Amino acid sequence: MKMTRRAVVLGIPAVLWGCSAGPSVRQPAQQVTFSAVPNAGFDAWVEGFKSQAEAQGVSALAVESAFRSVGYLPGVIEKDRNQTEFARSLQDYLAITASDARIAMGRQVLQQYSGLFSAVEAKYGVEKQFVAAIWGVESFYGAKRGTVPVVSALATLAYDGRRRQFFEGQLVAALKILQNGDVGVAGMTGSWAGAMGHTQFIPTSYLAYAVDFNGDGRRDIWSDDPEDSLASTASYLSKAGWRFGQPWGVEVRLPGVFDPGLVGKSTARATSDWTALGIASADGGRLADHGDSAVIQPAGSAGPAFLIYHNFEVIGRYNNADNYIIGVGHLSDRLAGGGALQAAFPPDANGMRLSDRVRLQQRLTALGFDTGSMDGVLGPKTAAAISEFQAKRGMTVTGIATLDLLSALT
Ligand SMILES: [Ca+2]
Repeated sequence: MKMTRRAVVLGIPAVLWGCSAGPSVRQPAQQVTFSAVPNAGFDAWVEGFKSQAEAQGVSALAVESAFRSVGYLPGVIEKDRNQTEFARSLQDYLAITASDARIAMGRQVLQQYSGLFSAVEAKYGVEKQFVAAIWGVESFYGAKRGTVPVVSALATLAYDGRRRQFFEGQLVAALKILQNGDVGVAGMTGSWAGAMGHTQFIPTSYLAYAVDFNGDGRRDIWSDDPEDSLASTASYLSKAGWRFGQPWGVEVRLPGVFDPGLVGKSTARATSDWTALGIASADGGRLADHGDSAVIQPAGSAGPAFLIYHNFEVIGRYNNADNYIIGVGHLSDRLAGGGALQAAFPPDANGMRLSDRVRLQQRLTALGFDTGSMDGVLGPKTAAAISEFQAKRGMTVTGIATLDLLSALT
């Protein structure tokens, strides 16, 4: 959910993007509520903003209608302030985005909506597994589209001022959507940051890319029916330059000796060049040629290596965090029948591998402590469970998962 300045990669110009739900796929343990509270400063700001919105082409009637029930949402500010706490390692991020449950559900919806996915793929030239993967990562295939009133959320963020210009722009765009009549103000719900619908469009991207695929006269990304949302997502990727048939990236095996200066997005080479330098596919075979690519090692030299292609950048238009792009890309591979990554990830700062972290959560859970999940991703609930265990055993309370703690749990 952070704004990211994209690097110049593979010759594609820089744009600013942000605010998709991508990198924060898991909610923090503490519940944040989104009830409005009275705020005189906010009310005064809204009054002032109305004329600004009208100056940008929103009718007075639409402005009044949109702001009739607007309220200041302190929960939104709480989320905005705390988002950096939830930065995840790539390994953790993949454990969440390409979880067994998300893969299984993705394969199920690809069957359930096979006609829709095929029609969208045919019209926009974007393979169905990528559209499905974005749907899965953004809202767990529509299950978590967000229930926060978007006008109030965006007004609260604009009033707060940390990123005023950005959120004022989003708020004006939201008012234009309401004015167009695609949705009513009560139905315009989304994430705390104003990302809406099955694939979490922010209002400006909605205005630019959303389509009415089912032909009912409305571009409806908010309803249970995913038709317009999935077509809008493909429309977005298509307009961002998607190349049909090209992977986002492929896992590769680097030779024993490889110049670290060649690792990085800014060094794009032809497949034949990489082959000559000793790069092989992850299973040791010859690289397939999908066009120019760059080598990345997002978890460092002890983790997996990938060749990334133009389409990596296209997914980045949706959300430019590398974890997000790799998460969507890997999930799409899994939905298309591909396997898990072949390379291991290095242990974390406490020497724990993912399998150690899973075992730690399993043992704490078996002893009656609530770790929140048992996927090896250590969030606030696992930290609290560790602290509780340590306190009960008379140990120093740290809340930190270590190999010593794992031994103590055995
Ligand atoms: Ca429609």
